[in-house]
Amino acid sequence: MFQHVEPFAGDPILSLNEDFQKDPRAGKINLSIGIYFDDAGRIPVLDSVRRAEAIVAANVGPKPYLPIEGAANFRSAVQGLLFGADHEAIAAGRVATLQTVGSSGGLKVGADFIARYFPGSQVWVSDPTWDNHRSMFEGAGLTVNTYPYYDADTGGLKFDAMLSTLRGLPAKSIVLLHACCHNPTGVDLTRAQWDALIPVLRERELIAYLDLAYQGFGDGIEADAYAVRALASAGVSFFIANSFSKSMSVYGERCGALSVVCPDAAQAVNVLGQMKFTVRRNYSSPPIHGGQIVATVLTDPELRREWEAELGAMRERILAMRKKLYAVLKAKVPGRDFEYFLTQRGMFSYTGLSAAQVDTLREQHALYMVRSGRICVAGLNSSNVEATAVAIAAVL
Ligand code: KET
Repeated sequence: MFQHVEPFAGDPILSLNEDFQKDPRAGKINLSIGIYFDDAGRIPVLDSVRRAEAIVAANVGPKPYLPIEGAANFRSAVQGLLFGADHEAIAAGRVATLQTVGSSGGLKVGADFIARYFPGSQVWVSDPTWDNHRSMFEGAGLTVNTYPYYDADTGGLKFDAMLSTLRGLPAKSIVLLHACCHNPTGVDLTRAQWDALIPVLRERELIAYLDLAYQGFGDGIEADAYAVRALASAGVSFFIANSFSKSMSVYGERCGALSVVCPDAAQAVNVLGQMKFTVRRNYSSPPIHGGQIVATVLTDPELRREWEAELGAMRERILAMRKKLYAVLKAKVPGRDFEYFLTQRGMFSYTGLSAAQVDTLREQHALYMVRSGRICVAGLNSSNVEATAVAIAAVL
């Protein structure tokens, strides 16, 4: 019956992380998956999250199905976090927000919606992007293309080439953009570049689809929402999927949301309605527990302050690791420019290492990174950063 089912080749990120868990070597280092580890190499349980979970547990009640679109307190807290509580788009009721199963769930619900309502549109993602973007949109039946993004020569952004490609796209093309902390390169648009991009999106009638999985890991919670707020203020319609996996360290709770900013409230009602239809046909409604933890952290003023401080500390630790890796590599490999470790933002850096060098690092040094040469800087700590630099220097 199933002879025609071919073996699964594995996922470039998740399978690598599984291989790491199985590796028996002492001193192995995991810079593969986009997870924040603390300086002891553990996934932290944030105090704000622990306390919120205690509040949720103390108030445990019946567990009916949530509405298809998720819990009302979660959805409005997400809107406040993304747009700022007083944003005109929220006041006007023109943002349709759903609680989703991780931001991955949100990305896919939005992709299904696009396939249905914009069947002639193709999707454009940055070159490179998170591998799963392509899979998700192709999985929804859409054609996925790339626009120029990363400049391997400078370790920066090919902004002019990016803009000129986008200028040439047909109206209603979908443009996937990382709102901050680009995965895998760590190279972001500056505010001035967002300000130059937004009129192009508007004039060419392109549909931006933002992915905000690392809010707070770049320059701060508010600063990292710059693109979201600037787009909403510019009056363009767009999609945004956001995640709490990393910012609250609640990966397995699968907490995320999808918001669609619409021209007016009447369109937002219909968009939300059709999104609900999409959800109903897929998983019916989201789970209760994780969303209530997130909503409690976001809405309880004391927990909110605590969370912001904890997120700030995660961001600072990543920056310290960037500086340390830079310093050790600079000393070990003189004459080579590692400046990019300092300028790239968020969890990831793109090392420029080849797939063959990455394989050598894994096989001979038990150092795991994605074969594109991406490292998760948040996997570095004071005990492994030196060994990481030594291993990288050995294959250069
Ligand atoms: N968007 C981006 C850009 C992203 O890096 C991830 C996860 C997600 C969405 C998914 O997040 P969630 O809300 O948990 O569904 N990235 C890391 C893990 C993974 O591949 O799933 C990673 O790149 O390693």
